[in-house]
Amino acid sequence: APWKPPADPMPFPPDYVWGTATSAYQAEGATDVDGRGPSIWDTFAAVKRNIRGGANGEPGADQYRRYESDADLMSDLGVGAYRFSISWSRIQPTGSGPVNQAGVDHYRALVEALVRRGIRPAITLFHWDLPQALQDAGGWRNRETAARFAEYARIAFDAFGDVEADWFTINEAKTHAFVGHWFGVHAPGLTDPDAAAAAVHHQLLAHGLAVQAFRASRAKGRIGIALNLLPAYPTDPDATGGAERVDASENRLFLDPVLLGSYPSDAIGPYPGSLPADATAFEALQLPGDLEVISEPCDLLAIQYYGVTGVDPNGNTVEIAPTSAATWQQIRAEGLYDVLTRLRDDYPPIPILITENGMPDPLPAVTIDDPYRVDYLRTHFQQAARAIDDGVPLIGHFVWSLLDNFEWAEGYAQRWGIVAVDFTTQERMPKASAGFFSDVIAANAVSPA
Ligand code: GBH
Repeated sequence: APWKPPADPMPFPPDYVWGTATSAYQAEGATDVDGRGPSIWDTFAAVKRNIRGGANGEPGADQYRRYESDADLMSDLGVGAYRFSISWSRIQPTGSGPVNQAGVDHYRALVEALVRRGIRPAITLFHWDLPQALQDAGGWRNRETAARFAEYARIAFDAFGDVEADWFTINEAKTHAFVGHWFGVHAPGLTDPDAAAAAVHHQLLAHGLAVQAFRASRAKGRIGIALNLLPAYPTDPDATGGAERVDASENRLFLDPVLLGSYPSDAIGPYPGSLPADATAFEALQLPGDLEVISEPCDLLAIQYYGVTGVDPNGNTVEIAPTSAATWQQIRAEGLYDVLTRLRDDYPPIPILITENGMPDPLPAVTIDDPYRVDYLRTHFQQAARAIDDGVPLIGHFVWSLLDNFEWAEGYAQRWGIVAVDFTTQERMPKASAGFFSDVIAANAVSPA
């Protein structure tokens, strides 16, 4: 029977973190200012057919110039933390070498604007916008990119480490590897499963090296990796192999190396539901010591949850829950509870932060009236509270997204914000869900309806 919320509001722990999230290429605009170098998303979006409507990051939500008023907006909502990402090519325009001070100054100003308002910075180092010069040298197929990333991370820890913050090394290594290197739908637009497998290992290596650099620095705060997890439910309880393969490639391929120090044996190879890359070649990428680096202990695990999938016995994903305007998103709030309790049961204990969770408006829509999003957030907050009651060390919850923004290959057609953006005037307008979120934060509790 489906779970029912109790009649009384479900409280959250007193120090629970409520946040909103964006990422650099999606929200900043200002792609050609202050010495920023090109990233793979500039290159990818320059090919009009890659993005719905031929859109790109310009002018976008223009947060590069509007961060001060966006911080006010968050302050009005009562948000306690803001998760943004640093654009690597603003800090190092070619991905290595000297620091571009104007880029550092920008993020310093953003961080100060947050801190002044009591908003904790939650900083992602890499949200898919690799400097183009590094892509030209092979990108994440090339092991060297992990070393370059560790250098860039060191620069960021030195520049902002005096501030109490949460740090995330890599955003959704899976999406960047699979959608960018295997499906060809995101930058760099490759369609090569072996490149995807290399991008998995080298991003995870980059993560581990950055955690080591964090420990060696004097940076304050906590560090972890942001993994998007997808519960995979078998459609036939007597034939679960397909769902296990999908679980291996979607979840365990990332959780196991980071939290257990080993790769699962069933995520890569010619099995239905697996990443169809050469497993022997994948193993050859793993040099002695790599898994120790990758499993360098973190302070927290960041997870991003959007929905679920069904899997048939052949490893094909099938629809088992209602989808949103993002057809990949099958909405089922209980899946969040399942993910959280699974982490509790299958992995060593570690504080968990939900760093993304949300849904888009239906198409075609520019609206501030979003009852479906209120419902989505309420039911997911309820499942989070339920998981906490059941012993999951969940410490906070970020909504994706603060703002309507550049939704990658979907351009500006899919609006994920709790605050609407007019993409002609860049004017902000809070949606009903922003008011709802604000009430939840104020009460630090979620009601049944
Ligand atoms: C997150 O990814 C991202 O971190 C964020 O930047 C993004 O804006 C947000 O979610 C909303 O999408 O190519 O058709 O197979 C969410 C997880 C997993 C969603 C991969 C798209 C593949 C789509 N993503 N998925 S498809």
